[in-house]
Amino acid sequence: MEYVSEKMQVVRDTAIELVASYKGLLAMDESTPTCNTRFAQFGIPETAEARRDYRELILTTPGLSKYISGAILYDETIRQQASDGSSLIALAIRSGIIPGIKVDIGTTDLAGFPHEKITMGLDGLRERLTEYAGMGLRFAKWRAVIAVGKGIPTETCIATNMQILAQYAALCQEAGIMPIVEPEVLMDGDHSIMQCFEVTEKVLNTLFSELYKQRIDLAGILLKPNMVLAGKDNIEKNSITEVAEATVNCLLRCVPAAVPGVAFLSGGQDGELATNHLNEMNRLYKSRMPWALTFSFSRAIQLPVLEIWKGKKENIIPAQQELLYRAKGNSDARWGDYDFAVRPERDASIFM
Ligand code: 5MM
Repeated sequence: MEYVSEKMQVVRDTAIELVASYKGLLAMDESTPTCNTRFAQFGIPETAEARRDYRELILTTPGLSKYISGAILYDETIRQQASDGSSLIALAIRSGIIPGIKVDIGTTDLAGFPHEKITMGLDGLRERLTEYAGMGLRFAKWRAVIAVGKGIPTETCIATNMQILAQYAALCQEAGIMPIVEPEVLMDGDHSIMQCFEVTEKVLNTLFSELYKQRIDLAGILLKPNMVLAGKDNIEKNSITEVAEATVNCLLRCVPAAVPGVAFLSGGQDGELATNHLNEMNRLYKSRMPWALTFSFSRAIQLPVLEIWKGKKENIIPAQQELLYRAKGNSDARWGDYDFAVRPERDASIFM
């Protein structure tokens, strides 16, 4: 029989809870510069107070926990207080949403490898994780970015980033925090869907080999990958079914059955399209996949919400209604039941 320590059991339970039926994750871990860029698009003041108000709007949306199991927060957010004086972490917990935290500190150029990046944040991570666990954060996330272009990604870029992801995962499991591993093959460029498939396959195979070498308990992680898509500048148009088939086939080749769940990033896709892709994957393959297939979107859920909110108090309720609508749509897609045609009117009934 397999021996699982009490701490590791907690980590495994968190992973299972996060991919529970009908639920997915909300990535609301934008760093301050990214959040400010998004705010600027809609004329929202780029202040700590506005970022706090926005994140409070999200976490106080009535009924959100029906569709959202966990929220990935940012270091600034976990130290902020809501208007009633409680911490935003407490607000999430009260709403039935498991709070998690982005622990990487962004990317920098990979020395000697033009146009490639490496993710930073391992220094002092053990101590930070101890602090985060003490604050009630139950899971973490680390994103590695892999660009596709002429001559890239290189073996070195993939290997280095995947080794770092595995070291991060080991530190998280040691701390009793469930690691989400996010190797993102970027959509930037004019590469084909086939190139994205090949790169994603190489990245995932390298990742799981590194996780094995680092003695990671695969039952205590979640994978947050990109979907397999042509680059943004490629004129080739792939159908929703082609994307679904390419993505699930790629995952089936690389992701061990011990992993409880795969929660996609949206990567800059239109929100509706990302939902349709997830829906099609579950519609076609749900009986053939060993892991839960769900979402961990940021832009695909949040952009329409920000556009409605615009930083104004009087827009809070319609913005929350949009958030709930986007969350419900993705929850339906989790089972292949999403139907864009039946969008309800925005009224109070969605809050029931
Ligand atoms: C919210 O975006 C996260 C990264 O933010 P920074 O670049 O500001 O650090 C990102 O990790 C996010 O969680 C995932 O990429 C998913 O977001 P999308 O928008 O791709 O669904």
